[in-house]
Amino acid sequence: MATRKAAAKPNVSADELKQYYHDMLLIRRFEEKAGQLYGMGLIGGFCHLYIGQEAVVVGLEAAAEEGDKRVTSYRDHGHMLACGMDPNGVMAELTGREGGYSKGKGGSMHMFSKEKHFYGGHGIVGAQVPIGAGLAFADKYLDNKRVTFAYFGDGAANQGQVYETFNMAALWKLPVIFVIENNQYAMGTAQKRSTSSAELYKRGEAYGIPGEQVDGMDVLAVKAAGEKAIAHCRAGDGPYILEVKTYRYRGHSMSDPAKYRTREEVQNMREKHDPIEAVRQMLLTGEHATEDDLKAIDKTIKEIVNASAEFSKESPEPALEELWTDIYAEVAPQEQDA
Ligand SMILES: Cc1ncc(C[n+]2csc(CCOP(=O)(O)OP(=O)(O)O)c2C)c(N)n1
Ligand SMILES: [Mg+2]
Repeated sequence: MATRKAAAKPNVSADELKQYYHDMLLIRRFEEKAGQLYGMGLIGGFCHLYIGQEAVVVGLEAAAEEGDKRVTSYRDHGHMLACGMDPNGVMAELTGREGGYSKGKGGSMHMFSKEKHFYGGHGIVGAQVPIGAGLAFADKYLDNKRVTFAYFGDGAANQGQVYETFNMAALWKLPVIFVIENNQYAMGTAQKRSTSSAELYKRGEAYGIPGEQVDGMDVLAVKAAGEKAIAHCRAGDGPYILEVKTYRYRGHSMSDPAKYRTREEVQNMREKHDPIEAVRQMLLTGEHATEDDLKAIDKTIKEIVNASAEFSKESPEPALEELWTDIYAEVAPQEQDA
């Protein structure tokens, strides 16, 4: 049932291709800027960058529709930008400022947007997986044909709660896509050192959940696989697993010296498999864009990212009284709806 064969690649227009280039580059430049601000001491605590994995979220968001939901781990800035959250609000949250999505009180791992159906940002490895199934349960109950993307890593894929969730999601035919972002490492542990069965897309076989392995450095392959998975979920056929093979170029977090892998390994991925460079080449060789067109996109992105850093520096720190707010819900959701 599980398949390694990728879905057929979709035909995309030049404009769509340019959009994917734009969206992936925005994530990369944003993350580079976040890395700089961290180095300057403007971002504190943990900060996990998404550089190298951009095609995963951009490909899946290209397949998603308005109203679909997403939930992920701590490596979450790319997911936020890809679903349309405001770079100013994300950067200001990273720097702990009032203008941030959680008013500066959540930081890198704890941001949410009801408007964009982004449900976090979770620091506990794997905790977002049952939450994703819960979101899908609500959609099934409301019969609204929405789909939830529950993203997690190759390390998280070995957790018990993932399999409890698979069981329930399959039993109740929940419209949830389990997206395993297999970047081949869980902190400093290579997948082959920690995982007995490396083919993660087959992990749902015992529950009858179909799975597929996808090249996560190829945005079009990710989009095609996403469309297939979404069609399956929207048709009411239950959950789907996508194992997306990807790679993170930076350390696990900003404090990781990454001594567990060679410089050559990283260099090889950057030079031969970079997802942004691949789309850049497609645009140029297909004559869909000129060097100047791409330079204009690069310039726009630089402006957006610089503006987000400026916004973050200018936004004040949260007032002391904010320590006492947003701890408990003021009104229970049932009462709110009544
Ligand atoms: C329950 C729990 N155990 C351990 C940790 C510490 N920890 C944080 S990230 C991580 C590795 C997870 O790796 P993976 O799922 O592959 O995601 P990636 O970081 O590669 O995106 C670990 C062990 C944690 N946050 N939560
Ligand atoms: Mg990993």
